[in-house]
Amino acid sequence: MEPSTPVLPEFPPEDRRVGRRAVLGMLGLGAAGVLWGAKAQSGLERVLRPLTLNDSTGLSAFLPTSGRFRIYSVTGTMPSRTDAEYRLTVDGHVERPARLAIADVRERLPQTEMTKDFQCVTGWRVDDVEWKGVVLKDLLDDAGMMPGASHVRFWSFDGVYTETLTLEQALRPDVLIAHEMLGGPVTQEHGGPVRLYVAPMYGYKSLKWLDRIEVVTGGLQLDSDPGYWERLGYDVDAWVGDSNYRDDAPT
Ligand SMILES: Nc1nc2c(c(=O)[nH]1)N[C@H]1C(S)=C(S)[C@@H](COP(=O)(O)O)O[C@H]1N2
Ligand SMILES: [Mo]
Repeated sequence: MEPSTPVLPEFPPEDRRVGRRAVLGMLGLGAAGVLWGAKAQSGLERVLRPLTLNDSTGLSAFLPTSGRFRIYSVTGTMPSRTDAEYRLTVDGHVERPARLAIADVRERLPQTEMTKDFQCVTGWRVDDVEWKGVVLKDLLDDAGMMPGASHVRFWSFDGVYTETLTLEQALRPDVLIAHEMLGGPVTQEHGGPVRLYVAPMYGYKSLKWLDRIEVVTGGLQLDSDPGYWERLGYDVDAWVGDSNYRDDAPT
């Protein structure tokens, strides 16, 4: 479902994190930094970045900007939930609404591992990331999704970020409720204790600090809230290699 009047932001998602930039600026961490704390970027990396985006030689893979996650938070905060206090709400059009504890996600529900790439719409990508968690379909089966569902919506406990998948997308075997990535528990900066990982789509679909999964039957609410970046004009269907990717995007 498309936003009714798509207006493409002037810059891709990561360049509009004004709030977060302001926070970084206040902390003196550097306005152009997209990483946190000790991992702040060097000036060199900022200069090299445009090169890596248009590189046909593949040599830029050896440059330090490549192959590494940038840490993003549109709110400018790093929300936190301990394992003990974490709950994942599953509700909406399901027979058994639930508030899952971390043990449900890590142990009770069927576990799936996959090794797949992560690609941000601005051009950076990390190959062969190891992921572990519960395939969304398995979680929806556990909650007893009812007939007539059209979409699944996701909320972050950052209080702002939302995402949406169509039911067909949500039932793919490569859409994961992830509690491990990069060989260990999903860290706070990567959206832990539990984040979404939508393997075939750009990174903005992979919502961090997952708080709530709601099965919906469609309608007006989705037109007004298709997702955080989608509200700003980004494609609701964010297939990698398709949709509104710009490889000339400033990052
Ligand atoms: N809650 C939340 N989830 C988010 C974002 C965000 O700012 N807030 N950024 C998205 C974007 S654009 C990308 S590319 C990935 C980045 O994941 P990382 O911060 O673990 O590298 O998270 C996605 N999920
Ligand atoms: Mo992104």
